[in-house]
Amino acid sequence: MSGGALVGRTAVVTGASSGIGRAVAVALAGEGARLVLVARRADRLAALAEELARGGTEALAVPLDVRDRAAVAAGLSAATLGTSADVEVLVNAAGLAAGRAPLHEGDPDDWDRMLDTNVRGVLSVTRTLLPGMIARGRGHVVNIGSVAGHDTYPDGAVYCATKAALDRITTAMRTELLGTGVRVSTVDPGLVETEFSVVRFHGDRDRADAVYAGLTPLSAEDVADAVRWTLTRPAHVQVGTLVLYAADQAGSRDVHRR
Ligand code: NDP
Ligand code: 8X3
Repeated sequence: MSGGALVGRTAVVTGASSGIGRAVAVALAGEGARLVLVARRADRLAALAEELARGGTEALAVPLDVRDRAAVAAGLSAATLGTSADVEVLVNAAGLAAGRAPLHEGDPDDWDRMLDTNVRGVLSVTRTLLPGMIARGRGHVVNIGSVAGHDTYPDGAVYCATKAALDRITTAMRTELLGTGVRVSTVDPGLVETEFSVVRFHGDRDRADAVYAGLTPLSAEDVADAVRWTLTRPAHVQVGTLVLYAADQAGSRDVHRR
């Protein structure tokens, strides 16, 4: 890899086994970054690391569950990361929705998965990597939020709450990190066709496909391009919240279907 705005910078991308996280990893490799790939599915991470290596990118696969605090601390420790320990970029893309139901019919196990992954997982990963960025005086954390964090919809209370929590965490971090050289941004997409809805509906592909029927959703690559742009602004520029809609969407509940 010879050119690009992130040459020689180490970027940790969580959720790199699928969808937005995977596309972000590929986009940042295109900018010359050295990648650390995080998710649970080790086979997918290994395949992506090999693909990136063939293109000249140094990539380390670190399979772990972001809900497991000890696994996060060990997997992202300087000892494990070795030559990639000087992490300058963190993209928190690991996340999910589980189920879609009114609160009074919701499954508490689904709630736990969302809260533990989308909120506690982001906290653990960020807590592990941020002190190094502060000590080195440079870094950039990009959280993948959602329009669901700005705008609620029925049957999505807990998912919306996790993304609203992430928004508050992002905003508070920005104030805490003033003057440290570490920037914090959130990229908040609307409907993106990935494995997101298949996961949400516990493998029911017909129900998942119906989410995107009759409209042109965003692709994972559209979101990755916004993340790449966010990360490649000059050092004095800090993107706050970047909300990205498909042209067929104007809010969580405002969608145009043909
Ligand atoms: P995908 O299901 O395609 O990808 C989700 C990623 O998160 C996978 O790589 C998955 O890897 C990883 N992940 C989930 N749980 C864990 C865990 N416990 N530990 C480690 N990794 C985990 O969905 P998207 O790419 O669409 O989702 C990425 C992010 O974007 C999520 O935060 C989602 O909320 C957000 N988002 C998605 C939108 C959409 O419409 N698709 C819109 C707005 C935001 P693995 O299963 O291998 O662990
Ligand atoms: C994912 C978008 O509208 O399905 O964050 O909640 S939505």
